[in-house]
Amino acid sequence: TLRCERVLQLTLAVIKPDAVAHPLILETLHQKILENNFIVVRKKDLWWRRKDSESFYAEHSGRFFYQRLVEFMSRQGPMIIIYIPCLLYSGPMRAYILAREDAVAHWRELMGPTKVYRARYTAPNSVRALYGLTDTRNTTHGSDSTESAKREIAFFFPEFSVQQWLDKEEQRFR
Ligand code: RTP
Ligand code: MG
Repeated sequence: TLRCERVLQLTLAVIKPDAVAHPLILETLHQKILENNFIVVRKKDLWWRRKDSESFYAEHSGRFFYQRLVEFMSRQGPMIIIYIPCLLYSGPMRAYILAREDAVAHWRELMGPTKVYRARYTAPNSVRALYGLTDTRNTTHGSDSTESAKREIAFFFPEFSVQQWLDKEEQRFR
């Protein structure tokens, strides 16, 4: 392990279409990121095509919620025709590369449990408890380990090198 990894860790955080569609919630989540001492390393707004969505959630293919999850996270046709978020419950999302000490665990703690009803009972102040609509439209995604963070960061930000970033941080500790 690099020394800086004990101090700084990277994670991928995604604000899902349900939260992006509500400007106040989007702004609140952005503020929450800053208030919780995350460094915003990269930030990007994007809208997946179906194939991106299918490939990102490949590990869940075959599960009962897979189709609706894939559809929720992507658009099916030309943007101009399909931009009717209130009918399709889909739309653009926002991805962040976040850094801080223990970033993966901290972001997941901020999000709360995947299932919104569970979040409301067990973590009432978490993002999903406060703003989640359903188990699919649950406001946010976060990497679940440093390995998935690396993979997911490469998926969203192919031009970004995690290793290079960590190496550069490492220089500062020398
Ligand atoms: P995430 O990947 O979004 O951080 O959530 P997670 O690790 O807590 O949950 P995971 O089990 O990996 O599920 C991935 C995403 O699938 C959607 N889902 N929908 N019953 C449902 O409709 C259902 N169950 C899971 C969620 O949006 C979850 O984020
Ligand atoms: Mg997951």
